Amino acid sequence: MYKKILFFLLISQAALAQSSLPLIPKPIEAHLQNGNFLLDGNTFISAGKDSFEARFLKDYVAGQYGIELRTLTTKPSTDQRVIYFSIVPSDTSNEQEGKYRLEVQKTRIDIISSSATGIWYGVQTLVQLLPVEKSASLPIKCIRVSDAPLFKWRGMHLDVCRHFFSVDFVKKYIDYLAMYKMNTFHWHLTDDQGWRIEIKKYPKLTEIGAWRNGTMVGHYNDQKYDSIRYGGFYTQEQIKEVVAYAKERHIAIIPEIEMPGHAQAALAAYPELSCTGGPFEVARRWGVLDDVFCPKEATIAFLEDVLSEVMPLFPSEYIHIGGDECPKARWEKCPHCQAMIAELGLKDEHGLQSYFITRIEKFVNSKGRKIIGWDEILEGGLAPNAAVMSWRGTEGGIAAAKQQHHVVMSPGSHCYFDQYQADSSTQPLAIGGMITTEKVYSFHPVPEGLSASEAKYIMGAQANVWTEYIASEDHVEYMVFPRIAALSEVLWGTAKSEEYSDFYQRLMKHLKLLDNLGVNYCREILKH
Ligand code: TNX
Repeated sequence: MYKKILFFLLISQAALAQSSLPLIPKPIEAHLQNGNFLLDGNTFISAGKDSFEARFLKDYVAGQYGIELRTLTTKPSTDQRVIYFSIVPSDTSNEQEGKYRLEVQKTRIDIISSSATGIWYGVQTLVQLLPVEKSASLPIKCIRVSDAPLFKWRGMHLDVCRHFFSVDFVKKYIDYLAMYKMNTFHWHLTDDQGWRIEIKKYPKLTEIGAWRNGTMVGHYNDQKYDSIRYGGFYTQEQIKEVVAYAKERHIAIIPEIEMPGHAQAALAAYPELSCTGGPFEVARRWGVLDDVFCPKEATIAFLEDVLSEVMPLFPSEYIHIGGDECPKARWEKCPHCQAMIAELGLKDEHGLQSYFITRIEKFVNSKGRKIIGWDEILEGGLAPNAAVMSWRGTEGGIAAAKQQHHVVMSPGSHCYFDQYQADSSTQPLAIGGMITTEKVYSFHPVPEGLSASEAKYIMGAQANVWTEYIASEDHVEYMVFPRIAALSEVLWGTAKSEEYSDFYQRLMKHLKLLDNLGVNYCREILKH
């Protein structure tokens, strides 16, 4: 009996220790110890030369607390307090990327990993352990953390076409991903309402395609417009700057160039790539539009040229080629498309879409990259090496994994951060639906019904931030926070939906950090 009570006490203390720490995503293992490390102007940092991770920590501590960490150049004396970063060989040949240990003791902090990525995650954990109260001397509780991510694709998407966001904001967005140990930013760069990336060979894509002569006002159902010219784009130099910025923060950027649908901005610039020849305007209305790329040779050559400029800018494993929501109305009436279907012996227009994506895939593969596309690319047959992003539920992802194709889960049921996050009567206008933070937290990227070997094809998940109804940077933050915190824990692999209250307690503390950083999060969460 006595033993039982003692056991119970120990367990509940351990649980208490975890939830009293404001760590998000929750580490796999964290054990509080006695005592504190004192971080102040006499604290040293010892890391490899040119360690970005060390510079980041120094800048963070200086920016938030006005404390200047000192660089350790000689052997420390016994009474010096030092933060050590150590890159050590991994224990196993197939160690998870990003595994790290963080040990805070009274006179030293160690962050140990076999990779700079692991050191980076250790730094992010350490940052969350700093007290939120600003002071020139910061006590950090002694702790031992041993941690590693579960999923390989831990992502967030941002649509910069429906509304455009500055380079500075995109960097801030990347900072937010980094804070939650995410590693993938899906940058949705082209759509009907705007083409946002400079392509040197086709200057009209941004001269014409980046600007529209009006935007929907209110909800789509109201069918109202303004007539204000709206637009913007990123130069290739700016793109390089953002990609480098993300890389330092251990985040890969996956560019999305939409095809064959969502192409009206491109067609406004180059109408000869359509079935009808146009003319077209850069779309002012949201939704799914009938004028799409005609899959003729000239279009394929154009897209190969575009991708030839895009791929060197983004050194990512995957290039996103869209593939979603491509109505077949024009193809059905287009003599050229019909002749292609007959000549190639295809079944129908879906077969033509599949042929088109496969052609693009061959080209992308020939440059050593892989394609990923929205789940419609399953229709008419999946291109041989394509990965699938499952957005219309998880069914597309399940089908793809069963066919041994890689999958990123992003179902509208849990991952659409353009939907309301609380009762719509309390919220700014959004597209519809409702996905609360708790709902996000309950998401399981690996659906039931997959065998263990099929489940391996699920690379992870991401949330999508479509911006039809999100016109300002503040509003993006509002839609993203705090749902991103819940998603990060799902992707790190430590979320258990039955332990939402533990997450909630940590989130309440974590909100103070968001306050310090000036993040415009949705405060509805405080009412629960
Ligand atoms: C569907 S998700 C789209 C987007 C819209 C979004 C609005 C997907 C692949 N396509 O074009 O912005 O719905 O939620």
